[in-house]
Amino acid sequence: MSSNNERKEGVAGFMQRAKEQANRNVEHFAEGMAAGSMPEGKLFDIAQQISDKRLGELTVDSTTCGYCAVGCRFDVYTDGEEVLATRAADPEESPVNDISTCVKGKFSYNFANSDQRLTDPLVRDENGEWREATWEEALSRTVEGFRDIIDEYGNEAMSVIASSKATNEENYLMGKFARQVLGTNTVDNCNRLCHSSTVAGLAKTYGYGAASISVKDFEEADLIFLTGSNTTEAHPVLGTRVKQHVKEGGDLIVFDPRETQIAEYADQYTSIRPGYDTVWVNGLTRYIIENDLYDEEFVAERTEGFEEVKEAVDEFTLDYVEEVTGASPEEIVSAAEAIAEADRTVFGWTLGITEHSHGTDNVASLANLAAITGNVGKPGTGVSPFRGQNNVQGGGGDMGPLPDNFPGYQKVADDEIRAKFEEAWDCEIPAERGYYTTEMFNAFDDGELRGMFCIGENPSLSEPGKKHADEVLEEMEFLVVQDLFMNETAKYADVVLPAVSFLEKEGTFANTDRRVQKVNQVLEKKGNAKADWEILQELANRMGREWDYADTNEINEEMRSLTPIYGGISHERIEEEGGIQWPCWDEDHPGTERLYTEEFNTESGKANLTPVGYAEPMAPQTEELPLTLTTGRVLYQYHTGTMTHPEEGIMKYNDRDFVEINPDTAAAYGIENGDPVRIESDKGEIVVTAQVTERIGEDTVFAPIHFAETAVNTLTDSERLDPEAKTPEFKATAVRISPVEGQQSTSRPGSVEPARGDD
Ligand SMILES: Nc1nc2c(c(=O)[nH]1)N[C@H]1C(S)=C(S)[C@@H](COP(=O)(O)OP(=O)(O)OC[C@H]3O[C@@H](n4cnc5c(=O)[nH]c(N)nc54)[C@H](O)[C@@H]3O)O[C@H]1N2
Ligand SMILES: Nc1nc2c(c(=O)[nH]1)N[C@H]1C(S)=C(S)[C@@H](COP(=O)(O)OP(=O)(O)OC[C@H]3O[C@@H](n4cnc5c(=O)[nH]c(N)nc54)[C@H](O)[C@@H]3O)O[C@H]1N2
Ligand code: SF4
Ligand SMILES: [Mo]
Repeated sequence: MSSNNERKEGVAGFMQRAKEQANRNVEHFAEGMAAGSMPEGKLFDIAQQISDKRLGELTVDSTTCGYCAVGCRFDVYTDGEEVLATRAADPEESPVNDISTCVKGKFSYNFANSDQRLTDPLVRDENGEWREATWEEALSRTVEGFRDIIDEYGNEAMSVIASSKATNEENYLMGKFARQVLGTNTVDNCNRLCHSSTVAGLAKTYGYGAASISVKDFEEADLIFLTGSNTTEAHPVLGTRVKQHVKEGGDLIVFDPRETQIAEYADQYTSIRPGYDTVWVNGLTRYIIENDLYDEEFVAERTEGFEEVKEAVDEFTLDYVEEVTGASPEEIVSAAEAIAEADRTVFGWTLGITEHSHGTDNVASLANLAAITGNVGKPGTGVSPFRGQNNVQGGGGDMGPLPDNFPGYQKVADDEIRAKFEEAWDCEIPAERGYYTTEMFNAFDDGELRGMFCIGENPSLSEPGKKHADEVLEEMEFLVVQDLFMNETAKYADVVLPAVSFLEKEGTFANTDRRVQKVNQVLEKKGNAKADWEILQELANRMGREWDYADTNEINEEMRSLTPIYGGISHERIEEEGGIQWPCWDEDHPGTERLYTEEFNTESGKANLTPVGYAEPMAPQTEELPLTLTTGRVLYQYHTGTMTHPEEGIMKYNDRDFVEINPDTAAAYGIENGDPVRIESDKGEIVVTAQVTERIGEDTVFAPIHFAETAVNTLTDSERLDPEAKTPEFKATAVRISPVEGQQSTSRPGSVEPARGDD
């Protein structure tokens, strides 16, 4: 934390902090960078660049990473104009990452100064072509467009996508803007595409839709049980923690359709078919109950619904599990016995569990397993869905830019709660929830929605069913995009408003273990771009409201006065004490490292064990489409690429999407490593480069999501959604593959080997 508690915002604050550099020890910086990051020879030649600078020219300040939700903190070294690199400096200030950061957090900052950055607002001229505009014109056009939609079709024809890249304070305002200024509950964010099934599954079983533990619990666990998480690539620094646990003698079990790098460290890796997770999880639970390996005392005292679960899992015999999922009886038995023998198990999962048409059931089945084995509420035990975007926990959830929740998961449907917000925000709020993001895209088809304000998200590439998403964006009557870049979605907009990145603003992010940490401005704002909160304030005022926030601290003060779980989390306290984990009810409350130590957050205080049955993908394999495609990430790239494609060093290692194919499957189709391969689903086709690897099972293929030219969501479907959480089925689509005749083979597949997160 900075020693300076009275942080100024804007240029004054930036200059003030620049002066603090003298207190920092930068002497061994360049050497440290080289030693800490070069051994694999995979990274760029930045150390030299830094050592060429006179150290006196460097400015340093601490902030929180803006890529993933691990929430690493580090010092940022700048020369006033660009970020040269970052370095985790003081473990006390970086409780999550200690001294580690991954390649993105360390080096991926060219985006901030990329010449592709939006520096001025854009509007369309009379021919529909883009031209730069003043803020005055762009904001007026925006307000006019929103008003036209509302006047013609009513408030509920508007929709807002909020940004989990932005700060808590900004997301609080995005929710407030939707309800108070536009008059609609239709506001949602990327959590819908990601962990909303975790939130739904955990909310109904345990009470809070969040991780129950802290990163510290990984150290205290005897066994870490991971499924559906490519930890070293998607949450690299957590991956390092898991590897450390193994090095210190801890056990690790991994269930995944791909033998990810973390699986190489596991005592047991079990390969499963994608899309049938309730089957093997119920199989484990059944074996544990049948053989009296569960925690009878915990079940009796702290849970309800055990008998119903016992009955529901009865059909999931070892043979049945093997037939459906490919996991052998020996593997289920050994995993069940390992969980039973360990005193303390942490269950970790990510999108391999959630992004299914039955993601909520998958999560509930894991919550049942953890509770039945007594692995909740004690040190070294609990559930940890590693969250995705840097601030999806805080901005995407806690701050309530959600169709059914206000900040702090207070329900829109609750009359008393709604009255509280109606009074605080001086507006009327509909009692009925709005549309979830995935529903929004379908509601435009029916004319229920007409306009959209899309902040810091790129649905043209990230929504399921690209063709459908593009048609909806194209036909929308009015679309405003607020982003750092002219992303694929912005191309359909009427007005584009230039925002600044986390490097150029102040506020807070909440990480995957509910830890609210400070984000500090380390660069001047690019061109005439503004922070999201500043833009929202100007729009609200033009639409007749009187917002008067001088800085993000004032927004935070208003937010926490309305949000009990954030009650005691002030900027001042975070500056002094470091990150604070919610619930934190008041200024004297220390925050909560571990949930459910005494009781669950349910009406009875007990865990609601929830019976879950058989589930399969909505698009299971057929004779014509005999393989299952699962999609995801690689270490070097971030989502739709706006922040990582400007990085030459990264593009050297990964410049295209690819498809992982098992060698036997590849041979059967006459495909060799590096060949162009056509993947077809019932929705469309793409051509990507083959990466032939033992890492993946014979009837599964995997493709990443990072390049527009080969957009993998061309193959997915906007209608295949989880019935409760409405999360898309990104992780299991029936496809066929074929070699592409007449196209030259490329010698280098997109990513040659599994990347090591802590390189
Ligand atoms: N480098 C990088 N890091 C990121 C991101 C990024 O874009 N790039 N994005 C961030 C975001 S927003 C998120 S949400 C996280 C996502 O983090 P992850 O969920 O770890 O990332 P994915 O690559 O989607 O990996 C999903 C894992 O699930 C497995 N899987 C696939 N299908 C199934 C199935 O049916 N069952 C099971 N049990 N497993 C399955 C895959 O093999 C893979 O190991 O990453 C965050 N971190
Ligand atoms: N097939 C398939 N599809 C998927 C997934 C998958 O696994 N498979 N994963 C899904 C998941 S988990 C997620 S989270 C989504 C991610 O999908 P998106 O959120 O759409 O992807 P990003 O590329 O992260 O887009 C974020 C945008 O915010 C902008 N931005 C960054 N910082 C700021 C800021 O401070 N303010 C503003 N206004 N803009 C900013 C960036 O330039 C970028 O355009 O993709 C989903 N889609
Ligand atoms: S692990 Fe996540 S939070 Fe940490 S440096 Fe890497 S991208 Fe940033
Ligand atoms: Mo995500």
